[in-house]
Amino acid sequence: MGIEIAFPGIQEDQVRAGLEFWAGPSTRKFAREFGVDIQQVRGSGQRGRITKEDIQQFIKHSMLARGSASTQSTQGIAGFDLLPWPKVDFTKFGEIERQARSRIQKVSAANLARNWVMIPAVTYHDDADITDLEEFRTALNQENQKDGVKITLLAFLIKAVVAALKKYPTFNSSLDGEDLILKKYFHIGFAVDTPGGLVVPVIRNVDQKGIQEIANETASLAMLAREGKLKPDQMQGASFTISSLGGIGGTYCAPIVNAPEVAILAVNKSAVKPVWDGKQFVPRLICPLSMTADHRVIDGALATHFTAHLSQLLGDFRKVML
Ligand code: CAO
Repeated sequence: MGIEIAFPGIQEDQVRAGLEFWAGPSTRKFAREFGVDIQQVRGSGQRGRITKEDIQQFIKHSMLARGSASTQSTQGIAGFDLLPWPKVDFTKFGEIERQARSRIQKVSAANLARNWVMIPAVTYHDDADITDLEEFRTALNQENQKDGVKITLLAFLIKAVVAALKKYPTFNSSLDGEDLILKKYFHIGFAVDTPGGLVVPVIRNVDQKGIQEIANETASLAMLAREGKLKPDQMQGASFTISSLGGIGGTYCAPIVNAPEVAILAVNKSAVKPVWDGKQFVPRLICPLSMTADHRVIDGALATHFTAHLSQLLGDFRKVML
């Protein structure tokens, strides 16, 4: 197991790069095996000699410091010099119940905390007029009433997002050090709310699939997710994620980017609103869009172009074919 050398949470006075330090060959070997830069370890032996136990302590503290960013331990968040998480005896104030968190909740908490801390993210909002699209979707579902899975807005969103990703490929990328990896595939993750917590199954090669096929796949993946039967590879490889909350409600939100992706789209509940057509107010079905982007990769102007384009595609779905 390799551990990165630049550990967070290492105190300045512990770093002794360039100075003489003492450690026997087996201790050095031990440090090397764990990828520990021995110059960063404080020796507790005679004349500051570094022992195997010092290396073990160093690894332990580094792991704790890293973990604290996600588990809100009392150590404070590594590298940010923040106050430790408040430790409160809640029983002093009233009755409480302690609940164990599910494995999924713990894993997503750790991921979300890392993404929140590491990504300078900005959320952009826009509206899409989906009056015509909703009319089309309703008619389609009426036609297919007997056979076929019901098509929800999600399938159209997924397809429209891929058309927008094609126009703005930066959104279909990942940072790799100083470089940007542009993906030529279009795998879209979509968040599913399950009793065990949030999971994100992935629809692969959306560009090669039709709306009905996407609807069938989202329905079966969502069912597998809720039954806790998704396989790991069904949750891997997404190049962009959609969080569709429209079936629940809400107006807008600010989703957290799902690293190593660079952007995420959240969609809340559509509502009929009065829209000025130049002569009068007309009732239109308006769908709120919220897109969070990693500002290291996507500037505000580009982000606004993307959401505006997506809004146009949803407003006139024929444009998805262009
Ligand atoms: N506006 C208005 N109505 C919408 C809508 C929108 N934007 N999106 C969906 N709806 C409607 C659907 O059309 C459906 O209505 P009808 O039965 O009348 O057609 C109803 O809401 C229920 O939809 P649904 O949520 O069951 O299905 P879906 O395909 O829209 O979404 C899924 C599937 C799996 C994405 C969704 O069930 C889900 O789990 N969403 C939660 C995602 C989540 O938790 N995100 C948070 C992540 S970060 O914390």
